[in-house]
This record gives sequence, structure tokens and C-alpha cells, in this order.
Amino acid sequence: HIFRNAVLSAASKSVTPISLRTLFEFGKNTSPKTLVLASQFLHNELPIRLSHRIVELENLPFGLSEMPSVKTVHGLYVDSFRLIHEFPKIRSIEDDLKFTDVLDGIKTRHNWVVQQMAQGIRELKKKIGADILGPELQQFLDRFYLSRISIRMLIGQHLALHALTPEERRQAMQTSGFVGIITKDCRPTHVAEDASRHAKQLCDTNYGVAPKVKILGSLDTKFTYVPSHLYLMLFELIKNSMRATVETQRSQRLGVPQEEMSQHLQQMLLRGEKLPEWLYDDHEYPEINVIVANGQEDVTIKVSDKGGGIPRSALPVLWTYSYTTAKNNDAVTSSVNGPSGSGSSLFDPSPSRGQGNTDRIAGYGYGLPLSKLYARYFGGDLELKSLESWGTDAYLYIRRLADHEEDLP
Ligand code: W6P
Repeated sequence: HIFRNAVLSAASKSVTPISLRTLFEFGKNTSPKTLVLASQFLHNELPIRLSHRIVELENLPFGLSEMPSVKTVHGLYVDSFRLIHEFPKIRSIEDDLKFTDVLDGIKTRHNWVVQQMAQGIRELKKKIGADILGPELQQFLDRFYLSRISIRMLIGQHLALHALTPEERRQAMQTSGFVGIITKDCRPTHVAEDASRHAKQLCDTNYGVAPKVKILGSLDTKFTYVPSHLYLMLFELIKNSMRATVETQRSQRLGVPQEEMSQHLQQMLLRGEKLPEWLYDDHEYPEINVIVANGQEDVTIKVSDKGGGIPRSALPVLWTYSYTTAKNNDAVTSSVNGPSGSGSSLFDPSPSRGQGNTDRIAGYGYGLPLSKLYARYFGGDLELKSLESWGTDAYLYIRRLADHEEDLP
């Protein structure tokens, strides 16, 4: 019917990629008219971006489109499309405010989409058996999540601009360089410190110890970027490095395979044996190095660990959405989402006991592929190189100039 035609009509149009600089420069203008223009742009652009996903969600391989969770996500996209499409033409500041409320609601309702899609994949795997899901699925998910990142970036920026009065926006610009969620003074050193602090807390909760993080290189680097995106990527990398460092070190020194470590330590405790002191001494774990390089084209951030590395053949798997670090003992990751291990199980926060997969999902190996998408979104990239038996280096490339337009599916 008519609504369906509206979806198909929008889906036949191309998206309009925006550069970070355009978003930044646009948001600098504090006249009320600017916000109305921003709403008008989104009123036109968001239905196009949503409609592409709606159509694609209906045509997935292996019958994925029929899975209940995927249908839920599809419904969410259709509802959001409808809300925006049926919103009348935006002419005034009042219209702009009402429309912005609608966008706020949409963004919140989409909060669980990553988990829901992951659930859908699990439903499919259960139905047709694991591991026959080909690269098509990987490519679809990359497109889907990249598009989601872009939509949330546009709405997030819009909401952030509306959250402040013009005077507050002028002040934010002057004191911190922020325009919405973008700042011209994004400092990798600061963001890496924040991410390290959080990763350390997490690691400490799960293992009772956390490796030190050393930040080196061009410490005064600053450039125009979205610090929340940088934080998300660096947190993921540092967290992975910490987990690898602790697990490898313990495994080597105790002569126990990583998979059996938590059990082994649990049993020592049960037998009333004293655990070795070094286990909880951060000096005994090789530190993680974060190197910031301030180039002309890229700001590159290398995160290096001595966490034992991974076989070259296993690297590609890290980028897939079915990669599960969490066998049953994915300590660091599991606690991000699920309840963390209770006191007695510092090193065995196994979420497996009594819990289904649901609690582990979001921190379930989605972090790396999603981080790569965040990096690529504005023209950067994320690569991993590993020295098997030694350690792993993650290279995070970010365009130094904000001129690169969104990399969109
Ligand atoms: C590892 C595996 C990994 C993935 C991503 C980042 C760092 C590391 N270290 O051993």
C-alpha cells in the first residue's frame, strides 16, 4: 500500500555522506535557524538510511529474515521510518523541537539492536546448525552495523546540539572545543588514559590484578574527532590486551592451559593451598604500550601487548561476528554486560553457570568487528598483527583531517 511505496521510494534514493568537518562547522553556528535546518536535513536523510536497512532486512540469506529477533529489529526500523516519514514538514523552531523529541525516542528504542541481531543469528544457528553461515552474513552485518553507527552519529550530534542553549554551546566551543559530540581538541593521550582506567577496573574485578599501561609517543596530539568513538575502540583494544597478558602469564608460569586456569585456581583454593603472591602483583605482568603517532594523514595509535599472540591463521576469525573469546571463562568481557563474578570467583567469573548465552552476548567478540567499523566510518581502519608466542599489536588509524566523508554502505 501507500506506506510500502514510501519505503521503496526512499530505498531507491542514495544516502548523502557527511564529513566530520561539515558536521562540526555546521554545529558551530548558534543561530536558531541552524537547528531547524539540521532537523530538515535529518527529516529527509534518515528515512533514506532506514529504508535501505528495511529492504535488506527482508532479503537476508539462510532464512535469517524469518528469525523472530530479526523480525523485531525490522519492525523497529519500520516504526522509526514511519515516525519520521509521517512527521509534517519542519518550518519553525517549535517543529524542530517536536521532531528532535521523536528522534530522541527512536535512538533509545534502538539501543538493543546489536544484541537483538546477535540473538537472531543464534536463533538461525540453532535452526540450521552452526558454521555454515558464509561471508555474505558477515558482509551484511558489517553494512548493517556501519549504517547503524552512522544513523546514531547523526542523531547523537543533533541531540547534543539541542541539549544546550546557544550561549552554552558558545562556551563549550571556547572552553573544550566541543560542538555536539565532536571536538577539535580530541587528545588520544587523554582518551587512552580514560580507557585504560576503565579497562583496569574491569580486569582487576575479574582477575584481581591488571597490567600497567604506558602511553608513549606524541603525547600532545590533538585533532578533530568524536572522543566517545575513540574511547570505545581503545577500551576494546586495551581490554583484550589485558586479558591476553594476564591469562598468558598465568598459564605459562603455572604450566596450566588457559582454558583450565580458573578451574585450577578454584581447586587450589578449595584444597586450602596458598595462591602464589605474584598472581596479584601487577609488576609480574608485562605492561601494555600505547603509542600515539601524529602523522600528516593519520593519527595512528598502536596498542602492544606481550600476551602470547595468536596464530596467523586465527586472526581473521577475530573480525567475525561469531568469534567467541568467551568459551566459558571470558573474564574481562563477560563482566561488561553480565553480572560480574561474585567475590569467591575473582578469576572465574564464568557466566556459564546457570546463565544462557544472553548475558554474554554484547561483549561476546562483537567488540573488535564493531571497533573496526567505527574506525572505518570516517576513513580510518583497525588492523591486528601478531607475533605468535610473543604478543599482539593493534594498529588504529584515524584520519588527521576531518574532511573524509562517512564511509557508508
Ligand atoms: C591478543 C588478542 C587481541 C585482540 C585484540 C587486541 C589485542 C589482543 N591481544 O592476544
